[in-house]
Amino acid sequence: MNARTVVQVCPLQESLERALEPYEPVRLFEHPDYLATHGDQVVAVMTSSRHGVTPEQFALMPRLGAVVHFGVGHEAIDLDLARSRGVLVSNTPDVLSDCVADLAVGGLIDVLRGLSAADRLVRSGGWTFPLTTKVTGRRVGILGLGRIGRAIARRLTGFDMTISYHSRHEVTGVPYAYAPSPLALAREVDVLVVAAAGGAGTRALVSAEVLAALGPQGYLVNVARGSVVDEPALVSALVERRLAGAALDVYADEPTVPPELLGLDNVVLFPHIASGTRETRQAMGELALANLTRFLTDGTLVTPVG
Ligand code: 8YV
Repeated sequence: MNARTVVQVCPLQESLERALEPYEPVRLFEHPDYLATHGDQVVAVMTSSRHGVTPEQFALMPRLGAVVHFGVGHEAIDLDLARSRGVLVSNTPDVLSDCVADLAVGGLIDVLRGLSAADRLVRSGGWTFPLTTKVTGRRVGILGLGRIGRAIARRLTGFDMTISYHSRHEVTGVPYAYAPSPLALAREVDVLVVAAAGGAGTRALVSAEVLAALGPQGYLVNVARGSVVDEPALVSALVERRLAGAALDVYADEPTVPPELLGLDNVVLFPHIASGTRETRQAMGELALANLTRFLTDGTLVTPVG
């Protein structure tokens, strides 16, 4: 252990773990008492997905300068608390937008055309499949027109879809109509695609009312965070067919998937794999490493948050 210690709160992908070896990171998940005894030596923390830094951990690391997060969604880290302690935070934006957008489009086509259900039918010896819903030309609403939302919109334009969106702020210079609220957006589309950041500001933005506005012919695609959707309301809308279908990559309490969804053929379920390609995960690892290296070299970050 050196006097400029890097700690790692959770296991990271193998290539990143290998690249981190020269820094001899302390693996907090294997040494849970480390911060209580040596927290004053820690200058940087590596985090990922829902494994962030708790207020108690912040308090045990008075010299902490940076939280380097593997992933774009950083709701596991309290940015206000980090800022108040002078701690910089980085994430891995851009490099995963294409893959997340690809998966959103894949999920959308899957749930409208019943691809996964058709595959299950053929494997079980069946052949006759019910008619499904046309994809081309649908009206799609994107909730959260950030980098990922825009990548999704660009792809859907190729399917002659009418794209509208809702974001915290109207985005200038995009050819998509702005809806003033999630409810207004849901009222005017066939498919609602959730691409908003997670965290307190977006909790249950897709409420029971929004789902009702989407209606029995409407579909939901979520590649953002489970917390953005009122999950119990979504489950009952799907079970009672008050919503036509959903494609979900994220859930409120991962890895728990609401058991009611498992038997529904109008629901496509993925295990949070939107960024999970070799190319993207490699790029995310390289960007996380670049942030750590830059911080340890000159105290700045390549892709700071905020
Ligand atoms: C995960 C993601 O981080 O980037 C995000 O916000 O949700 C994903 O890319 C990834 O699965 C790493 O755990």
